[in-house]
Amino acid sequence: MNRLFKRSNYAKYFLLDKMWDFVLDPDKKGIDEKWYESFPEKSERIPVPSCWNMDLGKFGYEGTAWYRTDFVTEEASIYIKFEAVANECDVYIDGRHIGYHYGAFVEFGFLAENIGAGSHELVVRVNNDINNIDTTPHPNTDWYNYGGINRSVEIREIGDIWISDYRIDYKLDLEAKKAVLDITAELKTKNHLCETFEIYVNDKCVYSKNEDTDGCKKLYAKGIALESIYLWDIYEPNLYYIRIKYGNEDIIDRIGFREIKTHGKDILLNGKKILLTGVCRHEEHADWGFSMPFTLIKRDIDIIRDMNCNSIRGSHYPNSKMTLDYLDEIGMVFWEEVPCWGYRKMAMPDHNAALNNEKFVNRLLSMHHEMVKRDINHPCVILWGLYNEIATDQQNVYDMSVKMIKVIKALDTTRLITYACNQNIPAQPGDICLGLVDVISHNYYTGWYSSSENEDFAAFIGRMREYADSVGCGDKPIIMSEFGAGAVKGATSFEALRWTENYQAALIEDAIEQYYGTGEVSGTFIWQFCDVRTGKNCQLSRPRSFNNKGVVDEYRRPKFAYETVKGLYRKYNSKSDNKTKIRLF
Ligand code: ADA
Repeated sequence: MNRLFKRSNYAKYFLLDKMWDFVLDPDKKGIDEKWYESFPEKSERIPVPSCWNMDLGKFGYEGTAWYRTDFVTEEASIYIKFEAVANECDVYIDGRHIGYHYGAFVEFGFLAENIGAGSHELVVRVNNDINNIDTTPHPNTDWYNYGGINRSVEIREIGDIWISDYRIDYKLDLEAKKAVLDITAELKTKNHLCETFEIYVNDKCVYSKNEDTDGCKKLYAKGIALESIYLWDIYEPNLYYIRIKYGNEDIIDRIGFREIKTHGKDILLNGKKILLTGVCRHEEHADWGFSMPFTLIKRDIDIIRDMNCNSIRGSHYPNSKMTLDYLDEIGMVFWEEVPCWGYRKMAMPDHNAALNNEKFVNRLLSMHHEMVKRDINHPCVILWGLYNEIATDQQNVYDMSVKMIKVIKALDTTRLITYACNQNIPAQPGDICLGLVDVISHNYYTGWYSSSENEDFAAFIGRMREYADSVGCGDKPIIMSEFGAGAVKGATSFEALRWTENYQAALIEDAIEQYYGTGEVSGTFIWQFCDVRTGKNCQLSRPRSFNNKGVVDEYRRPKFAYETVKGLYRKYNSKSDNKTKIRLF
């Protein structure tokens, strides 16, 4: 997997990022014709990773496509990992089906045992059809439904010993700057072995014990006390490398010691109140779709940091692992969510067809599981987001939320849980799910979708508080998780006209000043960082077929709002003076 640090001293990994054979299958005959056994001769070549829509001539294609490549392994067994495939896929090695996966933005993998050393053929059927019943996203979603193997593919060769899974937990004593580590490793070995199980923290061995294994075994290294630790926070993002070793197998991961919790209406990072000065960011680019290379990801984040943000909402799906690694390194916090968007009457008249569908709900639950499992060790992640703007006034959504929270808490109880609501409180019936989560987050578009004379941002916070109080949630922090206005880059005017850069900048300024002016909000996430391509069904209401609410456009050219936000967030982000400034040379 692509990370920003070395993941092992011994393990043999290689990426399959290269040109693959590729063929579209608009009639869906590949399975019947067994293309996984004999791939069509008339194929093209396409880079992996990439979104096929970015390959000239395939922009609007939605449906099935097949990919083929080969690889050589020295070991008889391998673990193949896909960092993201949109939206579902079947994987075949040498004609044998080895797994199926649904969900576009999370990683998944399959163990292929005893395939033998040597050369192998890998075929992947990918499909990105969307419907109103059991897929997510659905056809009315406000982002483009790119298809393809859009993040890296990796092969891990499995030798005599394999650490197939692991878990790192810690208990923190903030005052004393002490931590106690608990580590679990799951081993698979070919033979009976007796080797040393060791844990290293930044290259220093902190635990060592001989352990017998025979086949599968869980090993535990509990109660490892660490003194005088340096905390991770937005000012000093101190990171620790944890190396888990058994015999000649090891895994390296990286953590940061920090505590995130709420206290009444505040969010506390390491015991201190933090205001989240943020933007919502789609990990998307007009020329790359969802397959953004790290150079561009880093540039996005640097631009966001230059705007005096200390946080990003990863709207509306898990981002690349490298994004999170970079946020860990520079000390920015992250809200991560799954792509469950707009299942409510306004965006989708038949939203209950999905919400009442068990297959759909189970898909979401697996996405939550996969997201938390993948990212549990990133200190930057402070909030898990359940979904965005769905019918949180309904009992079926309440029941689904309870299940989602159960899945998250089974893996992680150390982070805060929220969701982006838009029940236009105090509309009746109001939101019935607020009591389930730690932080109340609301999207609010007054001044854009409603009359421009109605920019009552501060009044809205008052109404929110009142409503929250009335449902027993008055002591929870409030985040404004979306607000903003569309501006077509280059459109300017002396008048306050919609779609101009001036209008957007003025609205954002008014909103931020009013929100923080109430002293009641714990954070603001502007909608949005950059303009993004919208979905096919939303294009009529979105000039250029883009959601134009970015403070930079789709090529990251700043609009007026960029400087406005930079100035405002300088006031509200306590870290802004510490950060690296963009310099003029
Ligand atoms: C919603 C949604 C965003 C975007 C926004 C808008 O709040 O969460 O994805 O569609 O509206 O621009 O209207």
